[in-house]
This record gives sequence, structure tokens and C-alpha cells, in this order.
Amino acid sequence: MLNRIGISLDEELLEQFDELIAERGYNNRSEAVRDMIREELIKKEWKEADENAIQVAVAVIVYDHDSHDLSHKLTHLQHNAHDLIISTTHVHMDENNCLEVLLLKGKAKHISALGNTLTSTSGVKMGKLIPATTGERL
Ligand code: NI
Repeated sequence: MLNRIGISLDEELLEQFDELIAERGYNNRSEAVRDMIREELIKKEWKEADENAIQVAVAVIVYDHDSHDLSHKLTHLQHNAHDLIISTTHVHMDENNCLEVLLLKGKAKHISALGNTLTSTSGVKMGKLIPATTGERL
């Protein structure tokens, strides 16, 4: 069941909001507000999640495969966490750089630990763990 709510905003904030959601391709304010609320709920879900709760996340890393033993090291880390990794995509960006996307599902504490290890590995140029949701609680 859908409920209607009213929100009071000053003109300037509303203009900025409309501009923002237009840039993001929203056709109406309601869907944009719903998505923003869901995003906050996902953050809350992660923050408050029992460390043993099953969560999903996406890890992105960019690295130079020629950098020392990095490629081998990252593969080794991933093999050790094979039960957490649903899938990986590896794209050779150019002669040296690799972009990898890992879809993770498992206990929140294990996902966070793997995310931290991957992103903090020396030589990883960019690393980010993006908390997602199974969608069950939204
Ligand atoms: Ni590559």
C-alpha cells in the first residue's frame, strides 16, 4: 500500500533537488525520494547488521598487474575467500591496468574484512567496497 506524505522545502533546496534528480534521470520526485530513503536504509542495515548477518556487496579494484607480485597476491586473497565471492569480472583496461569487480555475499564481518584487505593492498590504485542489499528488508 502506498502512503502519501507532504514535505516542506525552501525554494532553493527544492530547485537543487529537482536539478539533481533531473541529472540522475528521475521522472518524478517520489521515486527519487524513495531511492534516497532506501540508500540510507542500506547504510543503516550495514551499520546495525549483526556481524554474522548475510549481506551482499560489490568490491571494485584497479591495479597495475605488473606491479611486483600484486596480481598474484590479489588472486591468492580471492582464492582464500572463494566462499564469499559470487563472481568476478576482470577487464584489462590497457597494457598495464586491470579493473576488477567482485560480487560478494556472506557474513557482514567477512565481507568487510575482505573489502578492507583488497582495497588496502599496496599497489591497488583504487579500491572501494560498495555495500549493497539482498533487498529482503527494503
Ligand atoms: Ni588485466
